[in-house]
Amino acid sequence: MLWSCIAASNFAAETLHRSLGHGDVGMDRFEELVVGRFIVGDVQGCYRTLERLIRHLRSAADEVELWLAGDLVNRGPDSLAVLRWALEEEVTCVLGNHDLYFLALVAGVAPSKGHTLGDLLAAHDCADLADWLRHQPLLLQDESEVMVHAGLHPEWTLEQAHALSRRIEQTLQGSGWRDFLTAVFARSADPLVEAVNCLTRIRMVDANDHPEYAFSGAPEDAPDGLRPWYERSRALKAGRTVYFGHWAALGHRRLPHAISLDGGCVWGRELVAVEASSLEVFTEPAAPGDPCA
Ligand SMILES: [Mn+2]
Repeated sequence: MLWSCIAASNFAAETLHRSLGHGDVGMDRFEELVVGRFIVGDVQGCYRTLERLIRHLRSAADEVELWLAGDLVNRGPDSLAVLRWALEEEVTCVLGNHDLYFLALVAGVAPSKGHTLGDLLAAHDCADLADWLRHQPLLLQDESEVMVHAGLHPEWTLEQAHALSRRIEQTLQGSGWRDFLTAVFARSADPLVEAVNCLTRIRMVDANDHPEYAFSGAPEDAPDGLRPWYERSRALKAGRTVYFGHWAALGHRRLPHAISLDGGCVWGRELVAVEASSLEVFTEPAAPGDPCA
């Protein structure tokens, strides 16, 4: 097998097993069905690796529910296949900065340079794929998990982050979506633009808790005065686990109240999935041809 798997043997039997009745009424035979919610880091057009990861997850659970932490497209070779699969499967995901960049290219409001989205932009179903993507959220949450692409502004409570995300989603899904993306890519000083930047691009904050977007290295290598957003976030004290991607140099880490998921697949490392009940980690090395460098 090409995939590697960390601690797959103890697959959260107690929390994931669900008894289901099978067969005719009156048969007292039950089978155990293992249900897993797997939260997956940045795919970035690495469709071959994604297929292998899903095969890997299906061998660990009978029912695989996928949540993708954004940046489904760009940099990798097959964004078109990833988006066709995501639409077909109606996969659960949040939007990342590269997803918004693709939408801005469709809208004609961002410069077209240095991307690998040519096949996708030229595809006959590009408009349908973009339309589906445009209707995906920026933040998802249930009783125990929160998923965003990059992170949360330190000052936001979870409720505020949720409310801002809903406003952005309404704007993106409305008739003014092109104008909004124009403002996003012009870095306009607008509260919703600042919020979308934060949700999709934040890594570090300065001493005043303002996002600092230029640094993308590992937090240990950051200049003095910068700290990772997750060390300052009010929302992380709310008791749920916040899952996020976007930060390849951070990689996968289990942090206090947060789990990072970008294993740098498109840079030749691995695609990461974490099962939400057991916190079991599944990794898939980048398949040949998927890394961009
Ligand atoms: Mn990103």
